[in-house]
Amino acid sequence: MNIGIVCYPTFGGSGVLATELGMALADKEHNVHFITYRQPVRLTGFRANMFYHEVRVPTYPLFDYPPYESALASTLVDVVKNNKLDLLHVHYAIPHASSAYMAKQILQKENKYVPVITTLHGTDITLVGRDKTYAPVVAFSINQSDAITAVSENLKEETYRTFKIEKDIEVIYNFVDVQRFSKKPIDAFRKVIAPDNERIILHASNFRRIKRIDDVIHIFKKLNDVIPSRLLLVGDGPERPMAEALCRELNLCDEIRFVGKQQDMEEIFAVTDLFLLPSEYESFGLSALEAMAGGAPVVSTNVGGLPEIITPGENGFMADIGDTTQMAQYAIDILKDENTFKRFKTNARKQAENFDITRIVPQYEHLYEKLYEGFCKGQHKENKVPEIQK
Ligand code: GMT
Repeated sequence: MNIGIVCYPTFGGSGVLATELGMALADKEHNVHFITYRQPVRLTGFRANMFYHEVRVPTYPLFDYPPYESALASTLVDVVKNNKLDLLHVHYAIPHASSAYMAKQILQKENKYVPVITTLHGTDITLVGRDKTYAPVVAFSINQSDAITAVSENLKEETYRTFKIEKDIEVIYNFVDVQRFSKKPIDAFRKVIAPDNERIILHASNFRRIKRIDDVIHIFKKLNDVIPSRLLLVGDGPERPMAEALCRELNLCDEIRFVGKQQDMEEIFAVTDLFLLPSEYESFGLSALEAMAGGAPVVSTNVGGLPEIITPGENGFMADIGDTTQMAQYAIDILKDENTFKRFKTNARKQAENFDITRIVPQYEHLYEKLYEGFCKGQHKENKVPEIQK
């Protein structure tokens, strides 16, 4: 099929997932067209059947806010027409679902029908999307999508709770390429980070308030008081100055490294002993899944979709938001002896296999086929949206 993918090209989970999906689909002989305002960060490697179209947003002195949504809609019209796209798959509702709706309307006037799939990722519903500035447009454009997917059962429920959605939302979990993430650790790399064989603890995020980076540091301090450890903080964002100040205040500058945004996460996960994710909310927690694929158990909060991937006492533990003492104790419980630690590692990898790329990508393909067939049969003309099979 000829598939158009729209996403944020940044390090955020939705962009990462969309890019990994596009590359996997291209590897399965589909023609994949990424339509984004910058080359997605995870988009690597040449594939003859993979294309990238940049959304240009020209500025003009009149514009305090250049109209990205219109630029994206116009680019979608152009790319669909000139590349005969069979469908558009947009990731993160704002503003991608409304741009896709607009593009679809324009194309329909020219008798070109293009089904739109919207994948909801989390904050597009639970944080930004529910703000009344955006809510009516978000609800409308989600309802106008021909298929809606959510990355966890929790996000599906949150969406129904937040908006009046008149359609079925299908849960298609996020995925990870377990084989790619099961790397052998590079000893020299480990030695640089943890010269005295300390435990390596990792947190990776966009350093936004919702991630509770201060809790990461407090958990680490309590753990490090018992088991000598090093903390790697991957990513960047608005909470970084606060996090740096807290490290200085707690006298932990030698134990904590801020390594910024990183491309080759599989190398980092390979040397990770434990992943911390004490967020206020996670619709899924893709970074936790990637860490598990690398063999790292996870200690997190018991929020959102995290209970759908973490099994307490087997591949990690979960505690209430802000309970840094409990989370530190859980980290100690996992790392305290070699046998327990090995068992958690093995189970973490096993759990990641349940979300392996080979299991999840066919679910998207199946959805595409159903939708495409429905459109070919002209069901859209009767305003009858093809039913999505569970
Ligand atoms: O919160 C982030 O890290 C960014 C955000 C995004 O949209 O890029 O992530 C959301 O989507 C990810 C991929 O589906 C999920 O794994 C994250 O849990 C989700 N973040 C939140 O719900 C806060």
